[in-house]
Amino acid sequence: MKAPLTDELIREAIANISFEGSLLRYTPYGSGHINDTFAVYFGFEGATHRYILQRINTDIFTDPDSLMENIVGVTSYLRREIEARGGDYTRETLNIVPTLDGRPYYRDSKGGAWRGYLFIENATTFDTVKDPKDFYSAARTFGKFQNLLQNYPAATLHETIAKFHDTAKRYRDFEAAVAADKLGRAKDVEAEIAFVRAHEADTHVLVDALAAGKLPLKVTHNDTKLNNVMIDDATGEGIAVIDLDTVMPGLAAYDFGDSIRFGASTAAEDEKDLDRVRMDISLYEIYLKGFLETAGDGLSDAEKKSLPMGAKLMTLECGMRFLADYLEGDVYFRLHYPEQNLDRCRTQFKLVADMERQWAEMEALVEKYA
Ligand code: ADP
Ligand code: GN1
Ligand code: MG
Repeated sequence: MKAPLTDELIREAIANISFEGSLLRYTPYGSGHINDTFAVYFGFEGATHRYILQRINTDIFTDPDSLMENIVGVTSYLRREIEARGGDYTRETLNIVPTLDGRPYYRDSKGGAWRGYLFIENATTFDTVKDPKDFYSAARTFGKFQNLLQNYPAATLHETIAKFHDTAKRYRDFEAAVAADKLGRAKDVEAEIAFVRAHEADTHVLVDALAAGKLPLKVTHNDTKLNNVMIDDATGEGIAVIDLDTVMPGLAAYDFGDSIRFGASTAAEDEKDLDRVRMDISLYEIYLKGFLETAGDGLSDAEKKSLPMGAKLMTLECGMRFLADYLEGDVYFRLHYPEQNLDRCRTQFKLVADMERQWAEMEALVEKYA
């Protein structure tokens, strides 16, 4: 189990990473559900600059050596690709700030794993789509990311979370959480459990296609939500894909699908008023167009056809994960209030139902752009 976060631990980590300047202050940063993220401010030659400091969630990413080996590999590969195209690698990918002894992360005295990144300035991550153009930019950026990594030596990547998007396994894990019913919560969520069970057959579709050789394994990001891509404040273009903890072999449909799950929703992931939660087909179309523009050349017809199913399954899977976490006592996703996982799972199931309602159109749009 992770040690409680204390100022002492944070300061210990800061002191052991080769940040430049003298420490001014630090503050919790961002709205990720997994790691502990801080903006750390330093004074240097009369100016202030900041870095990102993160304590990796080692309850979830139990092997930080392998995890950071992946990130070193992927970011240095991207750096070369970006430089070859005349780009600015300090803004267009993550850059690790090494520890004082030259390692990619610092092990604190309580076993915690900390890393520093250059702060990508003058760019924003969004938690909801405010301007459809940003969503289009996100699509192009995630698509380009997938394309750039197509020649990355996939066999060298560690699986940081085994079977991360194996939706059929996620379903079995979900059933195990219902059976254990650790906190006696199952009786209050019968409708949600029934919704998942009614979709059991769906959970096999993509993993079966993969096993049958109908869909190829690619290097994918696997966590393509909108707040994992930085949009340039000046140009509105996507500049960098961040949160690289789950870069590993996966399906193109996973990356497309997880973006739709989060970004094409008309409401926040934890919206309580389900009347406000819909899958906005025009946002879906915008994303599909942008994604195919940059990733499309590398995709087979079967992969293109699998994109709507990616959207539905990533949403169903995420809902199952939120509900399982609720049943297990909220041990995985960071909460900001007690029933948040329940609210989150309900929005996901509402989105799945709304995708089913618009299924024919979702497929027709793939035909239109493919
Ligand atoms: P989590 O795994 O918890 O989602 P992330 O790596 O996505 O953690 O970081 C959380 C948030 O911190 C991001 O959504 C983004 O807003 C911000 N962030 C992360 N890395 C950087 C960076 N290098 N520059 C600027 N902001 C960043
Ligand atoms: C987590 O780390 P973050 O907040 O970007 C989760 C994703 C979920 C997402 C739901 C490693 O993403 O799989 O889709 O929450 N990441 C991990 O919002 O489990
Ligand atoms: Mg994130």
